[in-house]
Amino acid sequence: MSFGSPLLLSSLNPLAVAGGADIPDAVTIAGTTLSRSDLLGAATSVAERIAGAERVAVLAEPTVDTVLAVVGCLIAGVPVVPVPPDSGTAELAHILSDSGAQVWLGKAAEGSSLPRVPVRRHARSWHTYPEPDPGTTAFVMYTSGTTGPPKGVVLSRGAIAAGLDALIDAWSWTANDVLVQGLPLFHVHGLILGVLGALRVGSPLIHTGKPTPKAYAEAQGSLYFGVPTVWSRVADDPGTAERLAGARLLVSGSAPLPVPVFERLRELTGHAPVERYGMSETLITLSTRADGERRPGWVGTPVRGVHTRLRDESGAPVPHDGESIGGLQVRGPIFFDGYLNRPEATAAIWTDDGWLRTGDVAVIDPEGFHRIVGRESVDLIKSGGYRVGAGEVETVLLGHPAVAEVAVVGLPDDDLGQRITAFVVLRAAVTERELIDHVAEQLSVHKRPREIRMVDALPRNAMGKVQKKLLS
Ligand code: MLC
Ligand code: AMP
Repeated sequence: MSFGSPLLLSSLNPLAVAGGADIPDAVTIAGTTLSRSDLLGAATSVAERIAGAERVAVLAEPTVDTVLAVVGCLIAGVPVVPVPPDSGTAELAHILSDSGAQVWLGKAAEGSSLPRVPVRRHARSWHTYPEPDPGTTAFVMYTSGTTGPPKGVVLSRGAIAAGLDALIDAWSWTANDVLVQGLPLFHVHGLILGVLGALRVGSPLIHTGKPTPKAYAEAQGSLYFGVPTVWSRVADDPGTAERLAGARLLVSGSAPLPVPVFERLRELTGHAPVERYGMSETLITLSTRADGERRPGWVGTPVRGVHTRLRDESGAPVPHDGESIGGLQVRGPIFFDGYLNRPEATAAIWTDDGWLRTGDVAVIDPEGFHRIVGRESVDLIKSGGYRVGAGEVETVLLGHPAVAEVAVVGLPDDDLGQRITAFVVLRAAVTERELIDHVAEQLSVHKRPREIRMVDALPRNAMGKVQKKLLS
Protein backbone atom coordinates (compact mmCIF):
# COMPACT_ATOMS: atom_id res chain seq x y z
CA MET A 1 0.00 0.00 0.00
CA SER A 2 1.29 3.49 -0.75
CA PHE A 3 0.95 6.62 1.31
CA GLY A 4 -1.56 7.86 -1.23
CA SER A 5 -3.90 4.88 -0.92
CA PRO A 6 -6.95 4.56 1.29
CA LEU A 7 -5.87 3.30 4.67
CA LEU A 8 -6.67 0.06 6.38
CA LEU A 9 -10.42 0.10 6.84
CA SER A 10 -10.33 -1.45 10.26
CA SER A 11 -7.76 1.00 11.59
CA LEU A 12 -8.35 4.46 12.93
CA ASN A 13 -4.70 5.28 13.19
CA PRO A 14 -4.82 7.76 10.33
CA LEU A 15 -1.20 7.11 9.50
CA ALA A 16 -1.29 3.32 9.67
CA VAL A 17 0.17 2.66 6.26
CA ALA A 18 2.77 0.13 5.32
CA GLY A 19 5.10 2.32 3.30
CA GLY A 20 5.30 3.99 -0.11
CA ALA A 21 5.71 7.56 -1.21
CA ASP A 22 5.59 10.42 1.27
CA ILE A 23 3.14 13.31 0.89
CA PRO A 24 5.20 16.48 1.25
CA ASP A 25 2.20 18.69 2.04
CA ALA A 26 0.03 16.29 4.04
CA VAL A 27 -1.20 18.97 6.42
CA THR A 28 -0.94 22.75 6.19
CA ILE A 29 -2.37 24.83 9.03
CA ALA A 30 -1.80 28.49 9.73
CA GLY A 31 1.04 28.56 7.22
CA THR A 32 2.92 25.54 8.66
CA THR A 33 3.19 22.43 6.50
CA LEU A 34 4.04 18.92 7.65
CA SER A 35 4.81 16.02 5.35
CA ARG A 36 3.16 12.74 6.08
CA SER A 37 6.40 11.24 7.35
CA ASP A 38 7.02 14.25 9.62
CA LEU A 39 3.48 13.89 10.91
CA LEU A 40 3.97 10.19 11.54
CA GLY A 41 7.30 10.69 13.31
CA ALA A 42 6.16 13.62 15.46
CA ALA A 43 2.76 12.12 16.30
CA THR A 44 4.37 8.81 17.27
CA SER A 45 6.68 10.68 19.60
CA VAL A 46 3.57 12.23 21.15
CA ALA A 47 2.13 8.72 21.46
CA GLU A 48 5.26 7.61 23.33
CA ARG A 49 4.76 10.34 25.92
CA ILE A 50 1.04 9.89 26.37
CA ALA A 51 0.56 6.10 26.04
CA GLY A 52 -1.28 4.65 29.00
CA ALA A 53 -3.19 7.85 29.86
CA GLU A 54 -6.92 7.38 30.35
CA ARG A 55 -8.19 10.63 28.85
CA VAL A 56 -6.43 13.81 27.79
CA ALA A 57 -7.61 17.32 26.99
CA VAL A 58 -6.46 19.04 23.80
CA LEU A 59 -7.01 22.77 23.44
CA ALA A 60 -8.24 22.57 19.88
CA GLU A 61 -6.70 25.64 18.29
CA PRO A 62 -6.22 25.42 14.54
CA THR A 63 -2.54 24.49 14.64
CA VAL A 64 -0.41 21.56 13.54
CA ASP A 65 0.22 20.91 17.26
CA THR A 66 -3.47 20.11 17.68
CA VAL A 67 -3.25 17.64 14.79
CA LEU A 68 -0.12 16.07 16.27
CA ALA A 69 -1.78 15.75 19.68
CA VAL A 70 -4.90 14.14 18.27
CA VAL A 71 -3.06 11.79 15.93
CA GLY A 72 -0.59 10.88 18.69
CA CYS A 73 -3.50 9.88 20.92
CA LEU A 74 -5.09 7.86 18.12
CA ILE A 75 -1.81 6.02 17.59
CA ALA A 76 -1.49 5.29 21.32
CA GLY A 77 -5.20 4.48 21.76
CA VAL A 78 -5.74 7.32 24.25
CA PRO A 79 -9.17 9.05 24.24
CA VAL A 80 -9.08 12.77 23.43
CA VAL A 81 -11.31 15.51 24.81
CA PRO A 82 -11.14 18.38 22.27
CA VAL A 83 -11.67 21.64 24.16
CA PRO A 84 -12.94 24.78 22.39
CA PRO A 85 -10.13 27.34 22.67
CA ASP A 86 -12.68 30.10 23.30
CA SER A 87 -14.24 28.23 26.25
CA GLY A 88 -15.20 30.51 29.07
CA THR A 89 -14.68 29.88 32.75
CA ALA A 90 -17.80 27.84 33.53
CA GLU A 91 -17.71 25.78 30.34
CA LEU A 92 -14.04 24.96 30.70
CA ALA A 93 -14.45 23.89 34.32
CA HIS A 94 -17.40 21.70 33.34
CA ILE A 95 -15.61 19.99 30.42
CA LEU A 96 -12.51 19.27 32.49
CA SER A 97 -14.32 17.94 35.54
CA ASP A 98 -17.02 16.02 33.66
CA SER A 99 -14.54 14.37 31.27
CA GLY A 100 -12.01 13.52 33.96
CA ALA A 101 -9.18 14.57 31.62
CA GLN A 102 -5.89 13.97 33.40
CA VAL A 103 -3.58 16.31 31.52
CA TRP A 104 -3.41 18.88 28.78
CA LEU A 105 -1.62 17.57 25.75
CA GLY A 106 0.01 20.56 24.06
CA LYS A 107 -1.09 24.01 25.13
CA ALA A 108 -3.10 24.40 28.35
CA ALA A 109 -6.10 26.68 28.70
CA GLU A 110 -5.36 29.84 30.66
CA GLY A 111 -6.03 29.47 34.36
CA SER A 112 -6.24 25.68 34.33
CA SER A 113 -4.27 23.83 36.98
CA LEU A 114 -4.18 20.48 35.13
CA PRO A 115 -0.65 19.30 34.37
CA ARG A 116 0.63 19.65 30.82
CA VAL A 117 2.46 17.29 28.49
CA PRO A 118 4.08 19.25 25.67
CA VAL A 119 3.78 18.43 21.97
CA ARG A 120 7.23 18.60 20.42
CA ARG A 121 6.85 19.40 16.76
CA HIS A 122 10.42 18.41 15.93
CA ALA A 123 10.67 15.18 17.96
CA ARG A 124 10.48 11.90 16.03
CA SER A 125 9.72 8.29 16.90
CA TRP A 126 9.14 5.31 14.63
CA HIS A 127 7.81 2.96 17.27
CA THR A 128 4.77 0.97 16.12
CA TYR A 129 1.66 0.47 18.20
CA PRO A 130 -0.97 -2.23 17.79
CA GLU A 131 -4.38 -1.01 16.60
CA PRO A 132 -6.69 -0.89 19.63
CA ASP A 133 -10.06 -2.62 19.63
CA PRO A 134 -12.60 -0.77 17.40
CA GLY A 135 -14.79 -0.29 20.47
CA THR A 136 -12.11 1.82 22.18
CA THR A 137 -13.10 5.44 22.71
CA ALA A 138 -11.39 7.85 20.34
CA PHE A 139 -13.05 11.11 21.44
CA VAL A 140 -15.27 12.57 24.09
CA MET A 141 -16.69 15.54 22.21
CA TYR A 142 -18.80 18.07 24.11
CA THR A 143 -22.05 19.23 22.57
CA SER A 144 -25.07 21.18 23.77
CA GLY A 145 -28.46 19.86 24.79
CA THR A 146 -31.68 21.81 25.27
CA THR A 147 -30.97 22.22 28.98
CA GLY A 148 -27.99 21.91 31.27
CA PRO A 149 -24.31 22.08 30.46
CA PRO A 150 -22.85 20.37 27.35
CA LYS A 151 -22.75 16.58 27.31
CA GLY A 152 -19.73 14.47 26.40
CA VAL A 153 -20.45 12.43 23.26
CA VAL A 154 -18.40 9.23 23.42
CA LEU A 155 -17.22 8.22 19.95
CA SER A 156 -15.48 4.92 19.28
CA ARG A 157 -12.70 4.30 16.79
CA GLY A 158 -14.87 1.81 14.92
CA ALA A 159 -17.77 4.25 14.47
CA ILE A 160 -15.46 6.97 13.17
CA ALA A 161 -13.66 4.63 10.78
CA ALA A 162 -16.96 3.34 9.38
CA GLY A 163 -18.40 6.87 9.14
CA LEU A 164 -15.39 8.22 7.28
CA ASP A 165 -15.34 5.31 4.88
CA ALA A 166 -19.01 5.88 4.08
CA LEU A 167 -18.26 9.53 3.22
CA ILE A 168 -15.16 8.67 1.22
CA ASP A 169 -17.46 6.46 -0.84
CA ALA A 170 -20.29 9.03 -1.14
CA TRP A 171 -18.00 11.85 -2.20
CA SER A 172 -15.60 9.74 -4.35
CA TRP A 173 -12.87 11.26 -2.18
CA THR A 174 -9.38 10.18 -3.27
CA ALA A 175 -5.73 10.98 -2.64
CA ASN A 176 -5.88 13.20 -5.74
CA ASP A 177 -8.08 15.66 -3.87
CA VAL A 178 -6.76 18.62 -1.92
CA LEU A 179 -9.12 19.35 0.97
CA VAL A 180 -9.62 22.95 2.05
CA GLN A 181 -11.48 23.87 5.23
CA GLY A 182 -11.14 26.37 8.06
CA LEU A 183 -13.57 24.99 10.62
CA PRO A 184 -13.02 24.64 14.36
CA LEU A 185 -11.11 21.53 15.42
CA PHE A 186 -13.35 20.66 18.38
CA HIS A 187 -16.36 19.35 16.47
CA VAL A 188 -17.13 16.51 14.10
CA HIS A 189 -17.09 18.67 10.97
CA GLY A 190 -13.67 20.29 11.25
CA LEU A 191 -11.81 17.60 13.19
CA ILE A 192 -13.21 14.22 12.26
CA LEU A 193 -14.22 14.86 8.67
CA GLY A 194 -11.86 17.71 7.98
CA VAL A 195 -8.64 16.33 9.49
CA LEU A 196 -9.02 12.60 10.05
CA GLY A 197 -10.88 12.19 6.75
CA ALA A 198 -8.06 13.80 4.79
CA LEU A 199 -5.39 11.77 6.58
CA ARG A 200 -7.35 8.57 6.06
CA VAL A 201 -7.72 9.18 2.34
CA GLY A 202 -4.20 10.54 1.95
CA SER A 203 -5.38 13.80 0.37
CA PRO A 204 -3.42 16.91 1.39
CA LEU A 205 -5.28 19.19 3.81
CA ILE A 206 -5.11 22.97 3.82
CA HIS A 207 -6.70 24.39 6.97
CA THR A 208 -7.22 28.12 6.51
CA GLY A 209 -7.40 29.04 10.21
CA LYS A 210 -10.75 30.79 9.72
CA PRO A 211 -13.20 29.81 6.97
CA THR A 212 -13.13 33.12 5.11
CA PRO A 213 -14.09 33.32 1.44
CA LYS A 214 -10.75 34.91 0.58
CA ALA A 215 -8.73 32.15 2.26
CA TYR A 216 -10.85 29.47 0.56
CA ALA A 217 -10.29 31.05 -2.86
CA GLU A 218 -6.55 31.45 -2.32
CA ALA A 219 -6.10 27.83 -1.23
CA GLN A 220 -7.12 26.50 -4.67
CA GLY A 221 -8.09 23.01 -3.52
CA SER A 222 -10.43 20.47 -5.10
CA LEU A 223 -12.69 19.59 -2.17
CA TYR A 224 -14.10 22.25 0.16
CA PHE A 225 -15.98 21.83 3.45
CA GLY A 226 -18.06 24.62 4.95
CA VAL A 227 -21.05 25.38 7.13
CA PRO A 228 -23.89 27.35 5.46
CA THR A 229 -22.67 30.64 6.95
CA VAL A 230 -19.38 30.14 5.12
CA TRP A 231 -21.15 29.38 1.83
CA SER A 232 -23.48 32.30 2.27
CA ARG A 233 -20.48 34.62 2.70
CA VAL A 234 -18.82 33.07 -0.37
CA ALA A 235 -22.02 33.56 -2.38
CA ASP A 236 -22.08 37.23 -1.34
CA ASP A 237 -18.60 37.72 -2.76
CA PRO A 238 -18.85 36.94 -6.51
CA GLY A 239 -15.21 37.64 -7.36
CA THR A 240 -14.09 35.16 -4.72
CA ALA A 241 -16.78 32.59 -5.46
CA GLU A 242 -15.76 32.44 -9.11
CA ARG A 243 -12.27 31.40 -8.03
CA LEU A 244 -13.76 28.16 -6.70
CA ALA A 245 -14.89 27.14 -10.19
CA GLY A 246 -11.91 24.81 -10.57
CA ALA A 247 -12.86 22.73 -7.53
CA ARG A 248 -14.33 19.24 -7.79
CA LEU A 249 -16.81 19.34 -4.90
CA LEU A 250 -18.17 21.99 -2.51
CA VAL A 251 -19.70 20.33 0.55
CA SER A 252 -22.09 22.04 2.98
CA GLY A 253 -23.27 20.70 6.30
CA SER A 254 -23.95 21.21 10.02
CA ALA A 255 -27.02 23.39 9.39
CA PRO A 256 -29.59 24.01 6.65
CA LEU A 257 -28.19 25.53 3.46
CA PRO A 258 -30.70 28.14 2.27
CA VAL A 259 -31.96 27.42 -1.24
CA PRO A 260 -30.98 30.91 -2.55
CA VAL A 261 -27.40 30.29 -1.37
CA PHE A 262 -27.37 26.92 -3.14
CA GLU A 263 -28.59 28.55 -6.36
CA ARG A 264 -26.18 31.48 -6.15
CA LEU A 265 -23.22 29.16 -5.55
CA ARG A 266 -24.19 27.09 -8.57
CA GLU A 267 -24.43 30.23 -10.67
CA LEU A 268 -21.09 31.66 -9.55
CA THR A 269 -18.95 28.53 -9.26
CA GLY A 270 -20.64 26.14 -11.68
CA HIS A 271 -21.00 23.67 -8.79
CA ALA A 272 -24.21 22.54 -7.16
CA PRO A 273 -23.03 21.98 -3.58
CA VAL A 274 -23.18 18.55 -1.97
CA GLU A 275 -25.32 18.78 1.16
CA ARG A 276 -24.98 16.40 4.05
CA TYR A 277 -26.61 16.05 7.44
CA GLY A 278 -25.30 14.69 10.70
CA MET A 279 -24.97 15.09 14.42
CA SER A 280 -22.17 14.79 16.93
CA GLU A 281 -23.94 11.64 18.12
CA THR A 282 -24.43 10.05 14.69
CA LEU A 283 -21.56 11.47 12.62
CA ILE A 284 -22.73 12.10 9.06
CA THR A 285 -25.74 9.98 8.23
CA LEU A 286 -27.21 11.54 5.08
CA SER A 287 -25.59 13.04 2.03
CA THR A 288 -26.04 13.73 -1.62
CA ARG A 289 -23.42 11.88 -3.64
CA ALA A 290 -20.63 13.07 -5.91
CA ASP A 291 -22.16 10.94 -8.67
CA GLY A 292 -25.81 11.59 -7.76
CA GLU A 293 -28.58 14.15 -7.79
CA ARG A 294 -28.10 17.42 -5.85
CA ARG A 295 -31.43 18.94 -4.95
CA PRO A 296 -31.60 22.38 -3.32
CA GLY A 297 -33.04 22.12 0.19
CA TRP A 298 -32.56 18.35 0.40
CA VAL A 299 -29.71 16.49 2.12
CA GLY A 300 -29.73 13.28 0.10
CA THR A 301 -29.86 9.64 1.04
CA PRO A 302 -28.45 7.57 3.92
CA VAL A 303 -24.73 6.88 3.70
CA ARG A 304 -23.57 3.28 3.54
CA GLY A 305 -24.89 1.19 6.43
CA VAL A 306 -27.40 3.81 7.69
CA HIS A 307 -31.19 3.35 7.71
CA THR A 308 -33.80 6.01 8.45
CA ARG A 309 -37.47 6.21 9.29
CA LEU A 310 -40.07 8.81 10.32
CA ARG A 311 -42.31 8.56 13.35
CA ASP A 312 -45.11 10.77 14.63
CA GLU A 313 -45.44 11.88 18.25
CA SER A 314 -47.23 8.66 19.21
CA GLY A 315 -44.49 6.54 17.64
CA ALA A 316 -46.57 5.56 14.61
CA PRO A 317 -44.90 5.33 11.17
CA VAL A 318 -45.08 8.37 8.87
CA PRO A 319 -45.09 7.60 5.12
CA HIS A 320 -42.04 8.35 3.00
CA ASP A 321 -44.09 10.22 0.42
CA GLY A 322 -42.06 13.41 0.07
CA GLU A 323 -44.66 15.46 1.94
CA SER A 324 -45.47 13.98 5.34
CA ILE A 325 -43.40 15.34 8.20
CA GLY A 326 -42.18 13.16 11.05
CA GLY A 327 -39.48 12.80 13.67
CA LEU A 328 -36.32 11.47 12.01
CA GLN A 329 -34.92 8.28 13.52
CA VAL A 330 -31.73 6.57 12.36
CA ARG A 331 -29.97 3.24 12.78
CA GLY A 332 -26.49 2.16 11.73
CA PRO A 333 -22.87 1.35 12.63
CA ILE A 334 -21.52 4.88 12.97
CA PHE A 335 -23.16 6.13 16.14
CA PHE A 336 -21.87 7.26 19.50
CA ASP A 337 -21.64 4.98 22.52
CA GLY A 338 -23.55 7.30 24.84
CA TYR A 339 -23.20 10.53 26.80
CA LEU A 340 -20.41 10.36 29.35
CA ASN A 341 -21.77 10.14 32.91
CA ARG A 342 -25.38 10.55 31.63
CA PRO A 343 -27.08 7.13 31.53
CA GLU A 344 -30.56 8.69 31.54
CA ALA A 345 -29.89 11.02 28.63
CA THR A 346 -28.26 8.14 26.78
CA ALA A 347 -31.25 5.88 27.35
CA ALA A 348 -33.68 8.63 26.32
CA ILE A 349 -32.21 9.06 22.86
CA TRP A 350 -32.92 5.44 21.86
CA THR A 351 -36.32 3.98 21.01
CA ASP A 352 -37.29 0.62 22.50
CA ASP A 353 -36.55 -1.06 19.17
CA GLY A 354 -33.04 0.37 18.83
CA TRP A 355 -33.40 3.50 16.66
CA LEU A 356 -31.82 6.84 17.57
CA ARG A 357 -34.11 9.85 17.86
CA THR A 358 -32.32 12.72 16.14
CA GLY A 359 -34.63 15.44 17.47
CA ASP A 360 -35.00 16.73 13.91
CA VAL A 361 -38.17 16.64 11.85
CA ALA A 362 -37.89 15.62 8.24
CA VAL A 363 -39.57 14.49 5.05
CA ILE A 364 -38.46 11.45 3.05
CA ASP A 365 -39.49 11.03 -0.57
CA PRO A 366 -40.18 7.69 -2.30
CA GLU A 367 -36.62 7.67 -3.76
CA GLY A 368 -35.17 7.95 -0.24
CA PHE A 369 -34.19 11.65 -0.49
CA HIS A 370 -34.42 13.55 2.80
CA ARG A 371 -35.38 17.14 3.58
CA ILE A 372 -34.72 18.42 7.11
CA VAL A 373 -37.67 20.59 8.09
CA GLY A 374 -36.40 21.78 11.47
CA ARG A 375 -35.85 20.74 15.05
CA GLU A 376 -38.46 19.39 17.44
CA SER A 377 -37.29 21.71 20.21
CA VAL A 378 -36.91 25.48 19.94
CA ASP A 379 -34.35 25.16 22.71
CA LEU A 380 -31.58 23.77 20.52
CA ILE A 381 -30.21 26.60 18.39
CA LYS A 382 -27.89 26.35 15.38
CA SER A 383 -25.94 29.54 14.88
CA GLY A 384 -23.14 29.65 12.32
CA GLY A 385 -23.24 25.82 12.41
CA TYR A 386 -22.66 25.75 16.17
CA ARG A 387 -25.16 23.89 18.33
CA VAL A 388 -26.10 25.98 21.34
CA GLY A 389 -28.59 25.09 24.06
CA ALA A 390 -30.99 27.87 25.03
CA GLY A 391 -30.91 26.48 28.58
CA GLU A 392 -27.17 26.87 29.09
CA VAL A 393 -27.25 30.51 27.93
CA GLU A 394 -30.30 31.23 30.10
CA THR A 395 -28.61 29.75 33.18
CA VAL A 396 -25.58 31.98 32.73
CA LEU A 397 -27.66 35.10 32.12
CA LEU A 398 -29.77 34.37 35.20
CA GLY A 399 -26.53 34.25 37.15
CA HIS A 400 -25.96 37.93 36.34
CA PRO A 401 -27.17 40.14 39.22
CA ALA A 402 -29.06 42.52 36.90
CA VAL A 403 -31.18 39.80 35.27
CA ALA A 404 -34.53 38.80 36.78
CA GLU A 405 -35.97 36.66 33.96
CA VAL A 406 -34.68 35.48 30.62
CA ALA A 407 -35.68 33.50 27.55
CA VAL A 408 -33.18 32.67 24.82
CA VAL A 409 -34.26 31.84 21.28
CA GLY A 410 -32.71 31.49 17.84
CA LEU A 411 -34.19 34.10 15.53
CA PRO A 412 -33.83 33.74 11.74
CA ASP A 413 -30.63 35.34 10.49
CA ASP A 414 -29.43 35.64 6.88
CA ASP A 415 -25.79 35.16 7.86
CA LEU A 416 -25.83 32.77 10.83
CA GLY A 417 -29.01 30.81 10.10
CA GLN A 418 -30.18 31.53 13.62
CA ARG A 419 -29.13 34.48 15.75
CA ILE A 420 -28.92 33.79 19.48
CA THR A 421 -31.23 36.37 21.01
CA ALA A 422 -31.91 36.82 24.71
CA PHE A 423 -35.12 38.45 25.92
CA VAL A 424 -34.43 39.73 29.43
CA VAL A 425 -36.40 41.31 32.23
CA LEU A 426 -34.01 43.37 34.33
CA ARG A 427 -33.92 44.05 38.03
CA ALA A 428 -31.03 46.51 37.76
CA ALA A 429 -29.44 48.61 35.04
CA VAL A 430 -26.97 46.85 32.72
CA THR A 431 -25.87 47.33 29.12
CA GLU A 432 -26.39 44.89 26.28
CA ARG A 433 -22.61 44.62 25.84
CA GLU A 434 -22.11 43.67 29.51
CA LEU A 435 -24.60 40.81 29.22
CA ILE A 436 -23.11 39.55 25.94
CA ASP A 437 -19.60 39.65 27.39
CA HIS A 438 -20.83 37.84 30.51
CA VAL A 439 -21.95 34.87 28.37
CA ALA A 440 -18.77 34.97 26.25
CA GLU A 441 -16.66 34.86 29.43
CA GLN A 442 -18.58 32.03 31.10
CA LEU A 443 -19.50 29.74 28.18
CA SER A 444 -17.63 30.40 24.97
CA VAL A 445 -17.42 33.31 22.61
CA HIS A 446 -19.44 31.56 19.91
CA LYS A 447 -22.33 31.00 22.36
CA ARG A 448 -22.76 34.68 23.12
CA PRO A 449 -26.12 36.25 22.23
CA ARG A 450 -25.75 38.50 19.24
CA GLU A 451 -28.66 40.54 20.52
CA ILE A 452 -30.26 41.32 23.89
CA ARG A 453 -33.80 42.63 24.00
CA MET A 454 -34.86 44.24 27.25
CA VAL A 455 -38.57 43.62 27.86
CA ASP A 456 -41.00 44.40 30.68
CA ALA A 457 -42.29 40.83 30.88
CA LEU A 458 -41.97 37.49 29.09
CA PRO A 459 -45.07 35.99 27.45
CA ARG A 460 -46.27 33.12 29.62
CA ASN A 461 -49.14 30.65 29.39
CA ALA A 462 -51.64 29.94 32.15
CA MET A 463 -49.15 27.51 33.74
CA GLY A 464 -46.50 30.26 33.86
CA LYS A 465 -44.34 28.65 31.16
CA VAL A 466 -42.61 31.05 28.76
CA GLN A 467 -44.13 30.88 25.28
CA LYS A 468 -40.99 31.13 23.18
CA LYS A 469 -42.90 30.89 19.91
CA LEU A 470 -44.27 34.38 20.65
CA LEU A 471 -40.78 35.87 20.90
CA SER A 472 -39.64 37.33 17.62
C1 MLC B 1 -16.82 39.00 19.35
N1 MLC B 1 -15.66 38.46 19.65
C2 MLC B 1 -15.59 38.40 20.98
C3 MLC B 1 -16.79 38.92 21.51
N2 MLC B 1 -17.52 39.28 20.48
N3 MLC B 1 -14.63 37.96 21.78
C4 MLC B 1 -14.86 38.00 23.12
N4 MLC B 1 -15.98 38.48 23.67
C5 MLC B 1 -16.97 38.95 22.91
N5 MLC B 1 -18.06 39.44 23.47
C6 MLC B 1 -14.63 38.03 18.67
C7 MLC B 1 -14.35 36.59 18.53
O1 MLC B 1 -13.43 36.12 19.48
C8 MLC B 1 -13.74 36.51 17.13
O2 MLC B 1 -12.41 36.94 17.14
C9 MLC B 1 -14.56 37.50 16.40
O3 MLC B 1 -15.14 38.34 17.39
C10 MLC B 1 -15.69 36.87 15.58
O4 MLC B 1 -16.00 35.61 16.09
P1 MLC B 1 -17.29 34.84 15.66
O5 MLC B 1 -18.45 35.46 16.26
O6 MLC B 1 -17.09 33.42 15.94
O7 MLC B 1 -17.27 35.04 14.11
P2 MLC B 1 -18.31 34.74 13.07
O8 MLC B 1 -17.88 35.50 11.89
O9 MLC B 1 -19.71 34.97 13.54
O10 MLC B 1 -18.14 33.18 12.82
C11 MLC B 1 -18.80 32.57 11.77
C12 MLC B 1 -18.17 31.21 11.50
C13 MLC B 1 -18.26 30.40 12.80
C14 MLC B 1 -18.93 30.55 10.38
C15 MLC B 1 -16.72 31.40 11.11
O11 MLC B 1 -19.61 30.44 13.25
C16 MLC B 1 -17.81 28.97 12.62
O12 MLC B 1 -16.61 28.69 12.55
N6 MLC B 1 -18.74 28.02 12.56
C17 MLC B 1 -18.46 26.59 12.38
C18 MLC B 1 -19.19 25.76 13.38
C19 MLC B 1 -18.96 24.27 13.15
O13 MLC B 1 -17.90 23.84 12.75
N7 MLC B 1 -19.95 23.45 13.43
C20 MLC B 1 -19.86 22.03 13.21
C21 MLC B 1 -20.51 21.29 14.36
S1 MLC B 1 -20.32 19.52 14.04
P3 MLC B 1 -11.28 36.29 16.24
O14 MLC B 1 -10.07 37.11 16.53
O15 MLC B 1 -11.17 34.86 16.69
O16 MLC B 1 -11.76 36.40 14.83
C22 MLC B 1 -21.75 19.12 13.27
C23 MLC B 1 -21.85 17.78 12.64
C24 MLC B 1 -22.14 18.07 11.23
O17 MLC B 1 -22.60 19.94 13.17
O18 MLC B 1 -23.24 17.79 10.73
O19 MLC B 1 -21.25 18.67 10.64
P1 AMP C 1 -24.14 18.96 15.94
O1 AMP C 1 -24.25 18.00 17.02
O2 AMP C 1 -23.46 20.22 16.23
O3 AMP C 1 -23.56 18.24 14.82
O4 AMP C 1 -25.59 19.38 15.48
C1 AMP C 1 -26.47 18.45 14.91
C2 AMP C 1 -27.67 19.15 14.36
O5 AMP C 1 -27.32 20.03 13.30
C3 AMP C 1 -28.68 18.21 13.73
O6 AMP C 1 -29.47 17.57 14.69
C4 AMP C 1 -29.45 19.17 12.85
O7 AMP C 1 -30.41 19.88 13.59
C5 AMP C 1 -28.39 20.15 12.37
N1 AMP C 1 -27.88 19.82 11.03
C6 AMP C 1 -26.72 19.23 10.69
N2 AMP C 1 -26.60 19.15 9.35
C7 AMP C 1 -27.71 19.71 8.81
C8 AMP C 1 -28.18 19.94 7.48
N3 AMP C 1 -27.47 19.61 6.41
N4 AMP C 1 -29.39 20.51 7.33
C9 AMP C 1 -30.13 20.87 8.40
N5 AMP C 1 -29.74 20.69 9.67
C10 AMP C 1 -28.53 20.13 9.89
